[in-house]
Amino acid sequence: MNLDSRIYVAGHRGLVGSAIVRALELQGYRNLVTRTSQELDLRERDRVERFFSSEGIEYVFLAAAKVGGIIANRDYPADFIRDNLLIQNNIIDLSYRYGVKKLLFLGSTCIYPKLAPQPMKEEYLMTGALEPTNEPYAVAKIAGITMCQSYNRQYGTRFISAMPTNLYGPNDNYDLETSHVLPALLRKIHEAKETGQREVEIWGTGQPKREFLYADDLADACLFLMKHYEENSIVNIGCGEDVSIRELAESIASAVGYDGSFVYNASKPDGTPRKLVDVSKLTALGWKPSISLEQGLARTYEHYLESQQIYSKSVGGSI
Ligand code: GFB
Repeated sequence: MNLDSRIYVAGHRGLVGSAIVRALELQGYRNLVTRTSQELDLRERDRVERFFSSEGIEYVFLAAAKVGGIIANRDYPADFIRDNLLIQNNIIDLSYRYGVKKLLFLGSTCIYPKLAPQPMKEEYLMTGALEPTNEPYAVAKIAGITMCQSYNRQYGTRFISAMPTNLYGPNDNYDLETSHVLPALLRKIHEAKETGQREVEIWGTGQPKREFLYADDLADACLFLMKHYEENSIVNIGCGEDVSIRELAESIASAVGYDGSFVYNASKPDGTPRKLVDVSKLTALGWKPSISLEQGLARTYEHYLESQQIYSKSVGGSI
């Protein structure tokens, strides 16, 4: 991949896609191709084929997906499996048909068994039952991995697959019903501070543990793998350490400057008790993260405040 390569970032406005665009631009890549979902609905094969037939794409970062937190996955299983299968089937197959040199498919660590030994190694894939709340999404992602591996074997393509851990950072989803835990707690704790609310609700027991990687670290890993990784097997991307949801809430409260207390809503699901990934494969290849959770929370909160100011100016008044 050289600085003039024609690089398509699918999902460029999302948490992951926008970080990949930032990383590519920072490294001097100047021939990027992007389309919003309004400009190009990736679920519609004819429109996606017209796009590939006219754009001469050489490299693809497949960061477009229907994603969401534990409640969104539990309540909209058909949307999650249908949309993700449609998007990835179109992009993977048409990347082959239109001669894309290399594609990076992004899965998720929720593809591993609910009770996999921790930390989870790549070879634990499909060795046990999945977490029920996000099984449709996980099955779609496993299908995408298998499709890339099958195309590589049958057609000689270079379609690699990476499994990022839970991510956070700029341009995340802050809708309280559909988002992941970190942006949800950041918003809830910020609003509690702003309104003088003395308690913040945490879903579940607060005991599950999660690993969090800042989106710009993930993007850096994606560029590293696009340049250096040629194996047909999947590779985990993470920071190698996790925190409980309770500890996360306390870290967010510290970053926000909130001194209230937390109440736990046990009617909400905990989901997988833990999903720490083994990062030794990627570490051995020569990559490691550089942004700690404390640094990442500070940057994310700063970006959140900026986006709130932009929003409040656009609606003309305080919110
Ligand atoms: O981030 P999250 O929604 O998804 O939830 P998963 C992580 C943990 O945080 C769960 C708890 O135990 C939640 O109950 N939690 C506490 C909260 N308060 C909140 C809150 O206000 N909002 C949310 N959303 N959670 C997802 C998968 O699993 O991981 C996706 O469902 C994807 O498919 C993603 O793989 C990376 O980490 O449990």
